[in-house]
Amino acid sequence: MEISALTRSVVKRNHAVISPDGYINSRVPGWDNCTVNVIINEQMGANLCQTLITLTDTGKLTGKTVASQLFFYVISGQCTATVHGGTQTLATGQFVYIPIGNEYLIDQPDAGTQLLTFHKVYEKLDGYDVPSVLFGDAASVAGPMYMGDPALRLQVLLPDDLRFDMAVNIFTYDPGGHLPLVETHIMEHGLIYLQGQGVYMLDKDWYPIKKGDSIWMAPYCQQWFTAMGKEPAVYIYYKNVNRFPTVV
Ligand code: UGY
Ligand code: MN
Repeated sequence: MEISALTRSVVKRNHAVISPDGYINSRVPGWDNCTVNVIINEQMGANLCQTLITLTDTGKLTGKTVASQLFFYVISGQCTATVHGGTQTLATGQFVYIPIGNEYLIDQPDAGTQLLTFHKVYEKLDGYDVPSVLFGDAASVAGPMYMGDPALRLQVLLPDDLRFDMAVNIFTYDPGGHLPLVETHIMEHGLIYLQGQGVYMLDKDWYPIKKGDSIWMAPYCQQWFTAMGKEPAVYIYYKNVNRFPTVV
């Protein structure tokens, strides 16, 4: 039997590893007949919010984006999304980006459908419009190799466009594939593993990581990962991008 006093989760000043064994559900107004786990948010010191929602067959999410834009990604299952008058079915691997100022409805889920959300306060850029609603499918996004290494593939789900101040990417590592350098950068990350396992180095601490785990990396948290095991390791991650880096 597992000892219930043990967990791989850690919450530190500039990073966190959250494994599902520590989840306690939150009740979120407007998000009904579902369980919600708030994995990353500003209480931690983060500038983003990341949640995991598991819907029952009567699950229904309603709301309106105000200051924050909202990205929904279907980790497993299927549901319907209605935003700005447009309705689409979202199956596994599909997503919808909801800019500020839009009402949304997610309903008609298959029981057990799991949705990932990323939320970021939108920073408008003078001279550029707020982006439009965007439906997409990771399966139709190319995955070119990352930094010249065929063991690493990066899919960029949102347009590379200055209207957007956040990116959402899917990173795939073949077993043995690893980041070619220890990244040390101003951008922040939130992520969840969709598949596989490996070892993440965060601020010189080493963590075994597997499917279902989430990680928060604050700006300048040093980061490196290598995939282990028999199948590729895959995570979907948030990154803030495209805005002036300082108020100084
Ligand atoms: O885009 C990135 O910064 C990415 N390579 N970082 C990461 O996967 N930890
Ligand atoms: Mn990075």
